[in-house]
Amino acid sequence: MFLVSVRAEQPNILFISIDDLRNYVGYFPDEHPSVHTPNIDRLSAEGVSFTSAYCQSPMCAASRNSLMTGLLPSTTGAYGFQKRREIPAMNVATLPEHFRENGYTTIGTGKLHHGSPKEGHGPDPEEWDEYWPSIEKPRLNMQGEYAKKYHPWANVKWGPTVEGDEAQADHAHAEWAVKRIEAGLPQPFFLGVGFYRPHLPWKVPQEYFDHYAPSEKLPPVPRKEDDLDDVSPAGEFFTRYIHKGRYMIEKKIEEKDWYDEALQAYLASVEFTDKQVGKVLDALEASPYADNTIIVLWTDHGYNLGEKKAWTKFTLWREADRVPLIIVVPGKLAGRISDAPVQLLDLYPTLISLAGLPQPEHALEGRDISPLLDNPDGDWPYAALTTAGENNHAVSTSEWRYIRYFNGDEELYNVKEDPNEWTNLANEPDLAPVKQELAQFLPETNAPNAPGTSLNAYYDRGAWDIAEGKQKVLQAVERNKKDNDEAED
Ligand SMILES: [Ca+2]
Repeated sequence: MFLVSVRAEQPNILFISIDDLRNYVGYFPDEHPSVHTPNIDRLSAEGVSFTSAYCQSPMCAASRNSLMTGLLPSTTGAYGFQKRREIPAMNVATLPEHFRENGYTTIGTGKLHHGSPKEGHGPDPEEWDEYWPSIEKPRLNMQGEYAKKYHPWANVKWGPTVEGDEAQADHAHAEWAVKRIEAGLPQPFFLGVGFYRPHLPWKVPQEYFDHYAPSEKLPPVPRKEDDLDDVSPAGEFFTRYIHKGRYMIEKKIEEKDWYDEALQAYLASVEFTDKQVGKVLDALEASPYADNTIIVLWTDHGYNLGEKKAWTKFTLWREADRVPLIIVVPGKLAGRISDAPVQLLDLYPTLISLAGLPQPEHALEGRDISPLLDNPDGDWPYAALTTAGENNHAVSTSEWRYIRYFNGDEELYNVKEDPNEWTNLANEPDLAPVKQELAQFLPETNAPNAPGTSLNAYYDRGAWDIAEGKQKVLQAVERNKKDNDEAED
């Protein structure tokens, strides 16, 4: 008997990125009951969807830099808005670059990296054969005119638009991807399509707002008024006092009683994004590549919608750290859910494993999760690590979340029994072994915050004087209250 070795045709990759999308997607057991994501749901029905997938950083630039390089923020020191090419540790072959170096044609559009080359961020010519509109301008900035605007603080704005989908950048990026697929792609390809919503401003056409009008059909986000009482001082500092804007947003939404309106706008933005995703899925399905294309859908981090007074990402709580993640491999399992704790960091090693590519020159820090695509309930004795600034970490499994801040402050939540993380168990003596077990997944290295971050408030320090910081923010809030009132329009 002859054994003929035939190299299987290399699969194409469709890499779909979404911004600031939390667990409000149909496949999550604890989604918002009103949210409508039929397209992401149909993708979920074709592959394996993860309910305990976590980002490496709850902020855009750091999360995407980690995913694209396969390196932890605590290894590179890129906790904030650092520019990838200015950090020596991150000067490695990125995920699309590695595919390109191994014979793939790489094509991208929209927000895959944070920012643009002009700002020192964004895609690189080494990574992409083709980018639309261009490497220099990776993302369009169109979003239509407000029909009505809510404006709690600075760039925190939302409201329906006068125009329909056609006025939105995400629509244009989806349409371009559809046309590009229809025009024919050189195989094997790596096609990246990045969507900006539901990132602020939550500004999408009125029709999506109409689906979530405040009523008894729109149950509120579960919030506990005294939820911060058992949170560590560092945790409260992170949510309320690290920047004056945080506190101002909380107070403005409270003062205006805009809780339902904010939720409506977020859910409208989620459904709008789902519709754009659907256009790209339809095009792929109708193409000759449908049976030989791996689809990955991920989001850079989640979002707090007022839980623990937080209207932001940037926190180490579950809503900001946990992300939708779906992987579809033709011919493999479909419609399966895995609660294994996986990470965006794992995508680089997983995708090169699925495509049969060699390892890059640098050592990847994630894990190949492809065994979970064959056995979603299989043993997975790991935890996911999320880092927010230097030496602030959350370690997550499907049952527990352990948070440890730079000053040693701790939180421990049993998310199976307490999915909203309302009861901090860090001081329960019986649970010391749980903390110990989870602490094993904390990184050995905590690289100092790398230079070059442009935002002076969020993660640009290794440590804070919590009492002094809180005082400063409260004083700044008083000083700025007048300005902000005037800025409201
Ligand atoms: Ca609490």
